[in-house]
Amino acid sequence: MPGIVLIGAQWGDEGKGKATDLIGTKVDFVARFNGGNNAGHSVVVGNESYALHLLPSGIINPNLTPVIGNGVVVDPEVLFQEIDGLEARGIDCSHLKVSEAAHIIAPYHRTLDKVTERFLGKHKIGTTGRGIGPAYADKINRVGIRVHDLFNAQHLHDKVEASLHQKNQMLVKLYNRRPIDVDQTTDELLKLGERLKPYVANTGLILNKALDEGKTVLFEGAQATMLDVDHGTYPFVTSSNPTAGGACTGTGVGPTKITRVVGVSKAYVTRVGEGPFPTELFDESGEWLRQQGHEFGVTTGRPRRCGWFDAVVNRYASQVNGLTDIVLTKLDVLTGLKEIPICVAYDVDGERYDDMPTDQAAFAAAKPIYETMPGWDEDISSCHTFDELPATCQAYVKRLEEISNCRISAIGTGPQRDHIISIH
Ligand code: 2SA
Ligand code: GDP
Ligand code: MG
Repeated sequence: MPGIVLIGAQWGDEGKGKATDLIGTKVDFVARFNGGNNAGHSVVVGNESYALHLLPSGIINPNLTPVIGNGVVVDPEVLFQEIDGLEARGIDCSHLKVSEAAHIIAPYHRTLDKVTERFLGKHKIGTTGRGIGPAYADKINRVGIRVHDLFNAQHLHDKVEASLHQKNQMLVKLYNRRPIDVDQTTDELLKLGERLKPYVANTGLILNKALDEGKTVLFEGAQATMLDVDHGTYPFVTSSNPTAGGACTGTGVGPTKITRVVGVSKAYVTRVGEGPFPTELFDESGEWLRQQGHEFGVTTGRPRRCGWFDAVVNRYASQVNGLTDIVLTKLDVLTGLKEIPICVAYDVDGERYDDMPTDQAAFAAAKPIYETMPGWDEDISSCHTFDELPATCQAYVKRLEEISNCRISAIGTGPQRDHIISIH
């Protein structure tokens, strides 16, 4: 019963889509467990490039069953757009399974996300504006709409009424906006439910049965460790649990069924949205990384903030997720640098921190302590074994492994599916 969890070890966009797709060739099910269409995974297969947001990356592989678990927030309109887009390109999505317990992102969640960000002003989070936070807030406040609510008109009407009661008072009194119409919202959701119905299933039961029968399930994380609502740089986080524990709560599978936890890390670091980022580069090196690595948001197109590899973050990710191994991506992007700095610890007001500060004020004040490794000039995209990599490149990888407290099991050497070195 191999259950493999794959998560982002930094602030997202580590190349989880590619890593999932790589491991996905050997698995039977790929299940999303957190987040929604705030995620953006790019997968390149041959000359084709796919940008996926809500669907599990494994959907590209016809031999496995893609699952959207109960921990995901589902915007049905986005889901259908994504399915239509893939089917127009010849990718069959009919075998997709969507949890009946997943929460729905309704149009009013999107409105609230944008309005809230505007009102936060300089305190804004820099969300993707997809309604993620408001949908999870409703879930925790017990006024959320779940997938199975879409199949009973009266029941749905009651739920929408309960959900909108407080929001409408707030919209009218606080934000001077028009109230949202309960009947119209119910009708819209009922229509979306009709199209969603064929995909809806008891996904917890399906996944548990599959694991009991010895099938392999890959639990695909969206966003990343440092964006986790509990373990990330709160409040500059997303509203779900992208860490490994989220795979269990977000699918209904127990932790004893997880046999491997893979962390995906870039050979440098990026972040989108607001919030502290100790190794962020504000000079031409940051712009160089952004251009070399094509670091622009897959969902919003926003330029990503770029910085050097941060070993404190990676050690923390190893700890929080119980990582068994790391897939190191985008090593090729560093080709051409004379020297490569690595952040090994932080300096906070004269005190050295080897571990992640728990106090966010300390983290915001953290200055990176760097050590520097020599770079390489050779194109590494055609290397298929570790030994083929230039000696300085091998030394860089070995040092990252050492200071991350975790084994590196694969290295990304380019955007294509076969630009990967597996290390046994
Ligand atoms: P939200 O929309 O409520 O989840 O935003 C809260 C914070 O979480 C960050 N976040 C992300 N960070 C990196 N990548 C994400 N996905 C897209 C991508 C992002 C994009 O793959 O490029 O296209 O801009 C993602 N989704 C959420 C977000 O920036 C906030 O800091
Ligand atoms: P995700 O959100 O973690 O799935 O990552 P994104 O898809 O948002 O961003 C990662 C980007 O890096 C994508 O455009 C991938 O095609 C690309 N990528 C992944 N691995 C590699 C690699 O090893 N080298 C290079 N150059 N690009 C990669
Ligand atoms: Mg992404």
